[in-house]
Amino acid sequence: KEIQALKQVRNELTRFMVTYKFGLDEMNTKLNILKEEFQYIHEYNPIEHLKSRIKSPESILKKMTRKNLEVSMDSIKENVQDIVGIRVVCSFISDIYKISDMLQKQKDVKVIEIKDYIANPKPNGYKSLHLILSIPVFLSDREEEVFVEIQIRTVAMDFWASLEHKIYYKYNREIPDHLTMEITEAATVANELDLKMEKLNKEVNNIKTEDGIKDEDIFYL
Ligand code: 0O2
Repeated sequence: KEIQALKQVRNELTRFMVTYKFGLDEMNTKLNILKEEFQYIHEYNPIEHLKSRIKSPESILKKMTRKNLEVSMDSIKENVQDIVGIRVVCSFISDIYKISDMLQKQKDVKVIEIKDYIANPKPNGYKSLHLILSIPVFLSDREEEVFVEIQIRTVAMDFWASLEHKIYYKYNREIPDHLTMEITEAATVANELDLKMEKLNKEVNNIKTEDGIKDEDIFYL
């Protein structure tokens, strides 16, 4: 009887994770379409690269325990909104909002939550635009709504976040004070670089437009 129950949990969990993977595949397709279409029409690519990840069952359980929540499929579904996630890395800050708007406008996409850590960075300097979106997945016998977390950031923000993440885990989440200060300073430098690049990009754009070159002919920096 126990083995039977375990088998049922295993089957349920597998089905559950597979459904999320389908949601991730759908969202990746949406982003790849935007990327290719943009390249085709505007001859520039707002997306530098995309990276997807599926949370491991261990991390899902850790998150549930950390939040003091009962572990059941329904509760996981409701409370862990980042089971699947995609990181979208763009060249310029303005590209981040372009991609975000284009995704939000799609009619099968529901916006669940937006966290704008670019307008309101975290105290350590972390910047990114986080969207929790939900999309329908059509299965053989039913339709399921799946949450997907999208983190959109620039190359500079991504560079900073990946190093900060490494340091955070190296020091087991307790970073010495002097390093914390330096990490926050580095975030300011990364932000200055982003602003400079945005300004340069606009300038180059304007020059080319004044020369009579159509928008479609512009290659971004
Ligand atoms: P991983 O390994 O990247 O998946 P939540 O706990 O998600 O319900 P929270 O904390 O409000 O609530 O979520 P938030 O702020 O939207 O952040 C979730 C994710 O953003 C993290 O996922 C990181 O990927 C990234 N992130 C947030 N803050 C920081 C930061 O200070 N530094 C870095 N490097 N990344 C950050 P996970 O699950 O923590 O990790």
